[in-house]
Amino acid sequence: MSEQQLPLSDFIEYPQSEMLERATRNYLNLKRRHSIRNFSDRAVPKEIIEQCILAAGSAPNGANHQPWHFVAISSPKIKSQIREQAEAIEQAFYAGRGGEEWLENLKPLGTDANKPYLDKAPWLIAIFTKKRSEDSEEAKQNYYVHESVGIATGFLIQALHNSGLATLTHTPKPMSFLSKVCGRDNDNERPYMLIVAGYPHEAATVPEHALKKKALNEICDFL
Ligand code: IYR
Repeated sequence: MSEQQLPLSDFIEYPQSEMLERATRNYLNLKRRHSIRNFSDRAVPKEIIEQCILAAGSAPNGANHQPWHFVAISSPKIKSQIREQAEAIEQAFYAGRGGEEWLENLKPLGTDANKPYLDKAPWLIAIFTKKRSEDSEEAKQNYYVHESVGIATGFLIQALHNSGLATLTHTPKPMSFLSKVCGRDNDNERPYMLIVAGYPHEAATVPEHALKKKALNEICDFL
């Protein structure tokens, strides 16, 4: 099979005088993203979620095999199944399964086993990793699956934020119940993360702890 190269036609070069301002504005915009746990039940049109998932699907990934699958859930029935099963898992987690150190480290967030947002928020997006990608002839091996799906998840969260929605990354442990609920109980796919998306409730809060971000010199060396 011959490979074909096309010109890079959609790169945009900005004047250097604008680049620092663009980078700073982007940082300040992303700094306004907060995980919240108190969502409004206000509806969000499906078309917005579709565009955000397309953005996620544009993420860089191993061999461009796109080792992900998204299940976007607005069905009240499925959301309440997810809430019920996630809460059962979280009850065991908070009752001790998480282990002393982990539970201690979560205290500043003020979380507990109650997850009302799972059936209140208009959208839950379950993200699955895929070991192999089917194409028309055969199932192809995927590469760097976790890295790829992690980047796509970051794109998705950013897309939702830029569309004007609030999110929560939710990872009940274990998360395997999501496979059945989402109809993806097979050998090839594993649940990776659940993203809750919607408008914040007017009384939504952010834990003070979550606002403490490390300084640049703590997270980066320039050599
Ligand atoms: N999954 C649990 C616990 C939890 C774990 C981490 I790491 C967090 O950053 C927040 C919560 C829950 O959702 O409550």
